[in-house]
Amino acid sequence: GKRAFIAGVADDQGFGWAIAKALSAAGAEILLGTWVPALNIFETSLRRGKFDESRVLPNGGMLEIAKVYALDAVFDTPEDVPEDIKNNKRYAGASNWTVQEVAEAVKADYGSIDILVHSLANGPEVTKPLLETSRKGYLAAISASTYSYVSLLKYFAPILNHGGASLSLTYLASERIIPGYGGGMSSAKAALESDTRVLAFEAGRKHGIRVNTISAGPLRSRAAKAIGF
Ligand code: ZID
Repeated sequence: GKRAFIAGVADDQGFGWAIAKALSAAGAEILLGTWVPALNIFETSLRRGKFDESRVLPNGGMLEIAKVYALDAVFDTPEDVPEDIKNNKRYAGASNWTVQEVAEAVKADYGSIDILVHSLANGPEVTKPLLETSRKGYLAAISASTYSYVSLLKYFAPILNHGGASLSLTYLASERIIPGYGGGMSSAKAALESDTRVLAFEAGRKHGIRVNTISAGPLRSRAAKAIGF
């Protein structure tokens, strides 16, 4: 069977969860990467059976999650983590959650993976038009929504088996004007799509893996509700 690592699952409402179910139904082993501040409530909810109804697969089986890794994809290595995050109580319970450390942990636990999924985005100023967006908000959107994918691929490519696949989720606002998708999120998705082409070229040659992005339709996930979509 195949093994998949899916970054960006913290409840049963988003694309990451649905992708986990589809891959599990197809026989894959599922590893998740969950944003550190959301980890506690996600693991508690899982343990208490809050997601049991949505864990049911079309074939009648249940989604089994082999392991949940704490992850914050805006930090690549421990050296990149600033003091205020280190001392933040929402990060205190978890460790080894930078991209490099998570890739190392997955390697130590499982050796390799076949599928890497990036299902995460964050744009702190998404409700502001681009014209009103601060430099800080714009760069934060690009960091969390786009460079996070470059970083994941950089650290996971060496443990992705030859012939493996990696995937992210994008949105049409990259190429058409969609009011309400602000804060640099349209820019982040445009960069993600361009990076997908370049990464497919580079990682295809270097690691023999495929790199794709899917332009998603609307889903009332937590992230979508936050922007009133
Ligand atoms: P989600 O809230 O389920 O997933 C986002 C996840 O990212 C959450 O679990 C967060 O905890 C996690 N996260 C945030 N920051 C970090 C971080 N630094 N490190 C680790 N994890 C982090 O929402 P989702 O399923 O909507 O989002 C998954 C992907 O789908 C994102 O790339 C979205 O941009 C993308 N996407 C979603 C939609 C949608 O409708 N939900 C659309 C297109 C793309 C879309 O916006 N018409 C109108 C709107 C849209 C499509 C059509």
